[in-house]
Amino acid sequence: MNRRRVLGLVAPGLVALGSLAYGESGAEGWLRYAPLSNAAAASYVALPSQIVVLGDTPTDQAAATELQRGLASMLGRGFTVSHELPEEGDAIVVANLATLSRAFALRGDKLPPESFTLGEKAEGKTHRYIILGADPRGELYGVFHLLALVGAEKPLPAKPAAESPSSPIRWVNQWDNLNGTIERGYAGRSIFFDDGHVRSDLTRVSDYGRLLASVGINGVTVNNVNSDLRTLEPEMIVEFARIADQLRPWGVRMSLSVDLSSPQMVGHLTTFDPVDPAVVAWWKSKVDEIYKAIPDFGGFVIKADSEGRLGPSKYGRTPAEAANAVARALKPHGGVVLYRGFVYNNHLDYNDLKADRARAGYDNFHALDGKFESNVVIQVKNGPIDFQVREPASPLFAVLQHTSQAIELQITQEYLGQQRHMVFLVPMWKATLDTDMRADNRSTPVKEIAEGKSFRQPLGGFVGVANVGLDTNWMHHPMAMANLYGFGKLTWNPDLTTDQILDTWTRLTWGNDFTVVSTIDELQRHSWHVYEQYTGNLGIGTLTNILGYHYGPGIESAERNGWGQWFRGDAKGIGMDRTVATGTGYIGQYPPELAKVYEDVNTCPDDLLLFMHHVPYSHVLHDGKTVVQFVYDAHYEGAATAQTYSPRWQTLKGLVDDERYEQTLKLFTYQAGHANVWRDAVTRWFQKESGIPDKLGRVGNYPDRIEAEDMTAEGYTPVDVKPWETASNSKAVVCNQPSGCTLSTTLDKPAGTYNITVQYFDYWSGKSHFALELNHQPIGQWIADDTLPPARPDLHPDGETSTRITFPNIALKTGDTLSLRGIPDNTESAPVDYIEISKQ
Ligand code: GCV
Repeated sequence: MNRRRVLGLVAPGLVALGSLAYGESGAEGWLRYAPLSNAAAASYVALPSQIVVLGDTPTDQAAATELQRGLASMLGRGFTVSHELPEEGDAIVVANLATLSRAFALRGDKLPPESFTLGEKAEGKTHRYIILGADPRGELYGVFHLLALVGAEKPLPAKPAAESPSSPIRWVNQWDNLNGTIERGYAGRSIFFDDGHVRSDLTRVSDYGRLLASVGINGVTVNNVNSDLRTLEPEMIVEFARIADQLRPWGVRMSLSVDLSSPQMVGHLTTFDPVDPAVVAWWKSKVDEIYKAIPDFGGFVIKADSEGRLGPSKYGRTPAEAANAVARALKPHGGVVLYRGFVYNNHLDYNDLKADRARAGYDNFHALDGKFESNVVIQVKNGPIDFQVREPASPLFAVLQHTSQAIELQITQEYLGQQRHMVFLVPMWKATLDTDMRADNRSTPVKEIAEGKSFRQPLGGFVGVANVGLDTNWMHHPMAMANLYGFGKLTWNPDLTTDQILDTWTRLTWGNDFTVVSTIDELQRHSWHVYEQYTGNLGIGTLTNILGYHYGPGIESAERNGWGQWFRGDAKGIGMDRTVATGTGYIGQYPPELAKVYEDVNTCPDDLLLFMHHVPYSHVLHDGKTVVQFVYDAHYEGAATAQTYSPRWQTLKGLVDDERYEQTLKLFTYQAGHANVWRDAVTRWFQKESGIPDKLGRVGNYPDRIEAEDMTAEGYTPVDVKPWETASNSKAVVCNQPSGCTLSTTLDKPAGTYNITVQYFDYWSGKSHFALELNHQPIGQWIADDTLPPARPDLHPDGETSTRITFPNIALKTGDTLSLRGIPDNTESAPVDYIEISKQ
């Protein structure tokens, strides 16, 4: 290699020590770079301590600095960074095809955009470890890849090993509003906006760019798809440019969600008809203005004719006409339009047995296939409804064969426990990605369609609705970060297995200790299935309150309204008949081979049965159980598994840092209680509706419970809870006396040691005080001050605000007096559901 121009030393040697501070607040996510044990660090002793980066773009700099930071921290020795490659002397060389050829007139291997190779090169006594990217972004990805190998204590490739991303679109969407709130965000306020403006301090944005780049994500749409009309105002564009500046070094391009009515509402034209020449000209000049401020701007995401957003239908135009008008303006700059396939009518007629929201994507887009500009990508949600706990793959994937597509996955856990429940989503996403649509009677798995491979489309990829917030640890639940990580890894390579993704995330996030890794992997691995068990079986959808916050149970909220998330449950049967023969015909939207499997109730997989068919509760599943008994058993099994999370987690005390240990324990304890709320609500609803009792006699029969309304009350009054299934016996008690109220009861338990659980309701609007006493001696007191996700505006006792506290190991005997005093606060009336006294 030739000696190249000396650009000077970028950074002095950094001496790393085992004590080097690294965050345990969760802020670093999987980029903690925790020091390895001496034995593990020794296996990387051959890695040279000199890092030479040939380029000097911000991304080259970010790559080199990251490598230095990570290796120094993990290996406990100093690493220097320079731009000079000495003739002799060992070095880690960070380069890309352009810098390599500039420096040495060398042509690197042919590498697709954004790819990299890692490998060793020995020349005489000189030892070099080469990270070669196709471009600066590839180089950065190579650095993160190497750091992840070291962090997970995996061997580094000796021979050049190349890695390429699956597809060009690897974006996250943030549903952040300019006022700083986040639609369906569960981890605090926006990192981008506050009070109608871009935040002055964008440190978290740069940190976010780093996290995203580390898993290969190359784009962020920073504002809500329900876009604020101010988005395209000139002064906002100037503000957005500041965000783009923070993301740029990390190779992450910023994009914006825009409202199609902007030409009229922002540009003051008389119309926003996409084919009107004035509108076409407006988009062109607006886009030119954006690129002046943000030269690497990614493009637009468009939600139109959906949930009240205006769209081309106002002028009798198609989504293709709308998307193309905008896309033509972006094309000369290299920008793209991600037009959402989430176009549907939310005023459907429940009484029309042929009406079906699931049909909408296909019905609205199939005739437009091939009519989109080459820089338009149709962004299709994984399933045809809306991020339910299990849905089949959207039939749209198979029909758009001449149009680029990206699959939209939801990382934020809207219907899936809102980052208060642990739900590892990679297995769910893989279930869709691996679905073979059998388009044209050949293998066309969804992942290959999204990658653009199946139908040879130029663009394509993956979009994840992330909604990270200002919470220090980004997603509130420490375990939820595995979903952001896993999404990124899948966008890079959708063939990675769940275990490969999980295991590396756990090692990087929690350390390499065998017990820690195996315990966390095992907890996360089945968590989607467990959540499905206690919230929505057999493809029925998540039985959450869809008219509220999409969090707790609210079963019939899905029925008899225009939203179309129906499951048509009545005394005789349950499930949507989507067959061609007798139902909505939705199944006919799939390619024939797959349609055949779904159409026949005998071949339809059980886990999608109620999505595709209406059946009696006594219908027998493939495992021999009836539908209704399956529902009972699954809920009891799922909730029982959720009860094991805390004790399993407690085995890690002292093996992980205290801060994240306590955070996680608190959430697991809460999840255990809320899983029971779900279990009881759904099973009681099924028992009442079907009239078929649980064979095991569990449903509606809770011998350890003392209903609050059955206790002796001083001041407390009973209320009916709505929906009825979300409180035990459908009733709670509330206290409307500011000085407080008391419940008491005489116990009839045989002498022994028991757990006492108080099931109560906690709203954000107040901090009620509770005190539990046994024979007038205190057992404990607490304040109902939790901030459950939907509780801010929810001022009712229901399945969203129901929570519990447990006092373990209390010695009791027959005749003891148990009393609970509640003191209300503000509009929170110290509400109580029941007290449960159970054996260990
Ligand atoms: C941003 C669902 C969500 C909405 C979301 C919408 C969408 O309906 O509940 O909050 O709006 O999907 O994806 O556009």
